[in-house]
Amino acid sequence: MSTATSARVLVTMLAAAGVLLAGCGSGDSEKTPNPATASTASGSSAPTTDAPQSAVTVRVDNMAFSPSSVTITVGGTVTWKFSDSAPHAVQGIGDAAMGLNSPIFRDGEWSHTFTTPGTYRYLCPLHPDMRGTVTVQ
Ligand SMILES: [Cu+2]
Repeated sequence: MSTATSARVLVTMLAAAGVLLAGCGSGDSEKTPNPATASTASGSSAPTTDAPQSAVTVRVDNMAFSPSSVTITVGGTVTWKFSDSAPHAVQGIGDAAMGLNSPIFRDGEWSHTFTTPGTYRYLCPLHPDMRGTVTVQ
């Protein structure tokens, strides 16, 4: 009769799992009506989160650009704020980013305005592993 007991335990476990799954399922079913309301909500809130900004700040510290990838509007400005124990600079990679060339900073900030759409890659000439990308659209 021990097999019957273990079968009963198994059934109990399955039932418990079923409750858990049902719990998750109800969470999903609550999301289902949301797309309708989310689409109307995104019409007003999306521009602040998804649309590219006209001004973006990139921090230069801890031997890294952060965020390493930013997106701005055409005519937008990126400001790099340098604050690290090591000196850094911003230097464009490739033809598209030729004009991107900052002085070397340990503390300070430097801005560049991007008037042409495109993807601009850059690095720190002192630490070539430090890289970043500016997308202008
Ligand atoms: Cu550097």
